[in-house]
Amino acid sequence: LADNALQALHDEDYDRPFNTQNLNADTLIFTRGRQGQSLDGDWNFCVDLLDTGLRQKWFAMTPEAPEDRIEPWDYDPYMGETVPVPSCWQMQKEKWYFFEGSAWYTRPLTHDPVPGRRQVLRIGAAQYDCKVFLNGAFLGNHYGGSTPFCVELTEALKPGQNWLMLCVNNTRTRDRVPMRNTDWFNYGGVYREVTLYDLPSVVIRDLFVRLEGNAIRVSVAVDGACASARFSIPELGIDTELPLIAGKGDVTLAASPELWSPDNPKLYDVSLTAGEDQVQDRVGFRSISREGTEILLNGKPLFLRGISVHEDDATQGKVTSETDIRRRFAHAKELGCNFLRLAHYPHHERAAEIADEMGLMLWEEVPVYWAIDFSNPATRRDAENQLRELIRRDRNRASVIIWSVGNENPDTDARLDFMRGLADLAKAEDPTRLTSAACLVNHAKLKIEDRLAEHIDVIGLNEYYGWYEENFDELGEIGRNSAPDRPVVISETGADGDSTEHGPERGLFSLAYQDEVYAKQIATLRALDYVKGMSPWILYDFRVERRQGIFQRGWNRKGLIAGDKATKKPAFHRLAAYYAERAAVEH
Ligand code: GCB
Repeated sequence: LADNALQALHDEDYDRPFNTQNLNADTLIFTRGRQGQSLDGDWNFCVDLLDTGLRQKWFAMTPEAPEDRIEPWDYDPYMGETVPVPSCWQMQKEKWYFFEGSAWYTRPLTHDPVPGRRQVLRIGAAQYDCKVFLNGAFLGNHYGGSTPFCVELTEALKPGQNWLMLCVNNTRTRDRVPMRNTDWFNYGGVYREVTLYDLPSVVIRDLFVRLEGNAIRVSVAVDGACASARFSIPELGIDTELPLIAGKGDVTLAASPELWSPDNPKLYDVSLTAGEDQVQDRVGFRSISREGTEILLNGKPLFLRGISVHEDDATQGKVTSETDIRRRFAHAKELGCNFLRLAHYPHHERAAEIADEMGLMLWEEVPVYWAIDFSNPATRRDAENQLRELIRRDRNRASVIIWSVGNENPDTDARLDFMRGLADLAKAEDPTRLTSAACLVNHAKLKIEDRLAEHIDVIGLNEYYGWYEENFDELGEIGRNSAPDRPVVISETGADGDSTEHGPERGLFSLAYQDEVYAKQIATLRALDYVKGMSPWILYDFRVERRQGIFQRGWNRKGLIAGDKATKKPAFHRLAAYYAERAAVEH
């Protein structure tokens, strides 16, 4: 081997230059209402378990004719296999089913430069970190598998043919968010849309529109020299000039919009113009607050008739289509829901847009799941960034009422500090919504008790009496022993029910047992005044590596509907009957 090649293979620091987190929330641009060029479709693809590509700098290879090559490269990013984007590699080939590591995506990009225009690439999501290269230059790395990120290509683009290359890595490590152990499948790849935006020199970075008291407040951020922006909501007769100071503008406008609610999901067209740039959105106005143990929507007490959902599909993996979201929401409506918990990570952004239109309320969450590395500052930065990216992406969505900062995390000092920090961050980014986290019961004291509770608005509670906790009577005792000073939402409860021909007739994993657990849960929880909602676990069965038993066979089977997204289990009807009764009382 030549000296430099040898050195590359032995260099264990090979990835250090790429471990930046520079593609973060601050690089996001507002994209609603923009027309971009879709870069979806076939990309060249190669899995790379040992990171040979980073060591050998595959990204620096030029696409000359293979016969002209003077070095024997082990990979040719310009030829060979292709996969569609978006997709998860597990669903493309059986041999990639459990693949964990880096994979390379390459595609050409033709550029016709126009002076003064800027090109920004946006990747909807890539699991888990994604390094971006253009024509051999490293442009940055994004951490976090479920939030969008942007990278400006302007300086690195050349006229004519360019090559865009992504190195996506889904390895589970201790310092990531989530870390090594989760109860959902570790899909890998670029699994949401990739879009290229051609923009003027002044670019609208952010637009946050919300109801504050009896007024509409608008905050904007603009990149580039621009003294003012123009904001309008034609249906409300609003058309106003917004002065910008150092790219930022803020205005509060007296207005009485018709309020958004599940019964009346009213949305208004809004638009913002700055220089030659313009964005549009459709925004609903409503208030969500809490008072004592009540959750109030537009000042009126509310019970959240919910269900938890994952993004998972038997054939598509984590890729979520509009059809899939609409089917999910239609099933939730059939169940009588007014609320969904989008667990355990940010779902596709179309979900909240469609929920806005359909009048469903949402809990959105970041994957601060189980025992992540709470005392590691890098882990914390990652979690904070994912939360910021989620909030900036969805804070114009009336449907989103709760930001959840995590799920089932043990009550340690480090965790308290970490998650309190996240709850404060959520309030700083968006003071108009409630914060929550899915907490655990104190099983020793049989009591709702978590030091995080005083730092969040709604106590989410995961409890599995009748399933992981055998003695069902303890749930009643917990109810009696607890006197929370704020609303509790049962963020999870449930039981597995195998609806296939392998499913037993009776006992654990039978449909009858699952139904019985729901019956008992409903009977107990309905008596607790401070329980202001529930989102049982879960709408559909979902795929997961860690469940390989005789009834689970690679799937968590706590769905009220099977993994085919069609076969309803008896517990579906049980919960639907309860929600119908609750809805009748409320009306
Ligand atoms: C939980 C977790 C969820 C799991 C579920 C289960 O408490 O929050 O991610 O999938 O239990 O089925 O065990």
